Amino acid sequence: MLGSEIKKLLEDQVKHEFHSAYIYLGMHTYYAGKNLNGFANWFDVQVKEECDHGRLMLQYLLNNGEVAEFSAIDAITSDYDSFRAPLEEAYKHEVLITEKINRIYEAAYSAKDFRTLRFLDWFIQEQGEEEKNVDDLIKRYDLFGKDSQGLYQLDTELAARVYTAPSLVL
Ligand code: OFO
Repeated sequence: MLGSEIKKLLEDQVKHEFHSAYIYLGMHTYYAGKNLNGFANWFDVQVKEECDHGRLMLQYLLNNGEVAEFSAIDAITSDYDSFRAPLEEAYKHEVLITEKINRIYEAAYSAKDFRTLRFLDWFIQEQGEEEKNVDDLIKRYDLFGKDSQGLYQLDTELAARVYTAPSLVL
């Protein structure tokens, strides 16, 4: 059985993960509208991964006898000022999500909820990868994306990103 604080934090995190998916769907749509289909694909893969994260949280709650309540997800945008802007926003967003995961970890640690700590270990590691992936993309955009030929090459490269199911199975 989960403590009420942990349950609430995990429920909130379900919302944050699906909100992340929604944000990335907006970014996917922005790039698709600019015919940058590789960038659009990169964010499409993000959308699928975020849905996985939300579903893993839900399943963990269910596995512990808890049926989550769903709260409203805020509106998002598909309108950005520049090709770089969604990348900056995505990085800031991942840093925020890392803070939220860390907050749940902290609460589970204080409550000596060792089961939840083990569950969250995967997310702690995943957040490291999420931040690095976007940071790498920003660096590559800054190196190669400033002229049309470089942007075309980078877009072609990003078109090759494929979705893989999460390594965590519940
Ligand atoms: Fe779910 O990792 Fe990004 O937000």
